Amino acid sequence: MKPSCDASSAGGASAIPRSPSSAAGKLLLAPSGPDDENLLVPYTQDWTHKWKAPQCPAVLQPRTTGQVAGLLRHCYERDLHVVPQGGNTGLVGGGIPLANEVILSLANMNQIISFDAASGILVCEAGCVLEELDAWLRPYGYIMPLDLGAKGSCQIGGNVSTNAGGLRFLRYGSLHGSVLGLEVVLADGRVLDMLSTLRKDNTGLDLKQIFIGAEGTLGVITKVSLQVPPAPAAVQVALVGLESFEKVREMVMLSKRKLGEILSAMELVDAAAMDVVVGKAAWGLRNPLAGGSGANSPFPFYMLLETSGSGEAHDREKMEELLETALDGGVVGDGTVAQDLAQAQEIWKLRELIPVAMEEEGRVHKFDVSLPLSAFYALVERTREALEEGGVVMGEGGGVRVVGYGHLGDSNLHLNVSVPREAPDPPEVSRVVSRVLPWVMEHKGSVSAEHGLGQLKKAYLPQTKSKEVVGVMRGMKKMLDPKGILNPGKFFPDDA
Ligand code: FAD
Ligand code: 2HG
Ligand code: ZN
Repeated sequence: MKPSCDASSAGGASAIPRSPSSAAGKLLLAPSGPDDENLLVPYTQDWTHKWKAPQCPAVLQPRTTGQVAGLLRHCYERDLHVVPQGGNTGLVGGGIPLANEVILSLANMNQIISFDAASGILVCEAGCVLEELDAWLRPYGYIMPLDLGAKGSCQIGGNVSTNAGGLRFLRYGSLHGSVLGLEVVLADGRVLDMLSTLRKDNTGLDLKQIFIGAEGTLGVITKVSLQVPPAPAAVQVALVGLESFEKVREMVMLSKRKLGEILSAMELVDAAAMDVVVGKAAWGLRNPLAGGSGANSPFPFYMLLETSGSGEAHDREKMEELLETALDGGVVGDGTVAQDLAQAQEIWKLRELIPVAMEEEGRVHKFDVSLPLSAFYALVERTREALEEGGVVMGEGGGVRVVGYGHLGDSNLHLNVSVPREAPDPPEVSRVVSRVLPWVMEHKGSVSAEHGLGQLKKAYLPQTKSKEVVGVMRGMKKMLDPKGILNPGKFFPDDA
């Protein structure tokens, strides 16, 4: 059974990375002449063009677990290094080779194995694309428990390997909870069958958990068993404008209190981020709180609120009551509730397309951090001020742009700093961006809330975890992959 795909979703802009499909179906991709030169490009460099394999002899595209096991055994015996790859949408360079590793793509392992419509338990191969799984489940009255802007390309195996968070983490929680079982092939080709379909199973260690978020360093995930939630019967989406971050914090508390268990997303978009998205004239997006058209944002902050519940009238009433209370109490300056699906999707696009819009602005320094709400937006303000004080040219038209947005309900901020693509960073920009993560650590945040460590942040592992903890992690790597053939040079710092 192959999942059928009806990929019409909020994030459907063509600029969002899509799976490389032209070469799908072949077991081995290896350039054999000048005509094949571009064959490997969708695999050897990432969507942001930040990570590029200096060399890659081949992309392996197995169709079965047996083939994955055979390929890994072969590589293990010959000390060949391997990079597992899903949809290649990762943002920390985890899926791109560093030297001459071969890529092991899961793209051809995209079959649904079973689905129990009574319990909502789905078992599928690791290469299933997230959006296709979601579309496949909807006729049965279920959805995937995670959603992210890269859904049209990222694969469930990649999602599990990065422990992806996304837009509805607030409601459905971490993959550490939704994943019931995994099938994993170890570096030497041994297959670990941990593909449980049970919600409760306290027999022995819950070994699958160590592969969730291991970024392809401990084994290759070939199958996934998941508890998926019922599709909500009623979804409400609202956008509110706020005058200060203090008001944003008040609105977080009010929304939680008023919406309770039906709250399913609470996202932040600052004015600079709103302007970048609305400023992409070709996309035809409009800030519904801006009155007329144009790129100027009347509020410094916006919050997207979503409820997912079972009673349309009841949920709508709750959302409208929240907005009324927030407006009357001066917490929000303005607000709108989407009247239909099309309007809801338009509001979601304003949020989901921010990374895509920023990519068009230039080369982007991305920071994906967790911070207590008390320090949350101070990081963006501080970054902007430091750049301005350093005399850096800011704003549209070739300047440096600083935007803040993210999963407010999970205290997960995305700070993006775009610089003109053609030139190297001015020294002042380098200085300011190098201070961001140390500041996050000083404020007891996490330097990687949801994107992982990959190449980009591996140096931070010993700075954020104790020597003993990193030692145990290294010990696990050594035990499962003694020759270090899986995803070398990622996740673990070179010198620890
Ligand atoms: P890849 O990029 O191919 O690989 C990621 C890592 O997992 C690599 O280390 C790779 O080696 C490993 N890996 C992949 N598949 C396997 C496997 N089967 N077995 C073992 N290891 C494997 N992330 C979020 O958390 N939240 C978001 O909201 C979010 N939004 C995004 C929006 C956009 C526009 C983009 C471009 C990215 C976004 N991301 C987000 C980041 C990215 O989409 C996620 O990290 C995603 O889970 C990666 O899945 P993938 O299949 O593309 O994996
Ligand atoms: C999102 O939430 C993603 O949109 C991407 O995690 C964030 O590009 C980024 O910085
Ligand atoms: Zn995110």
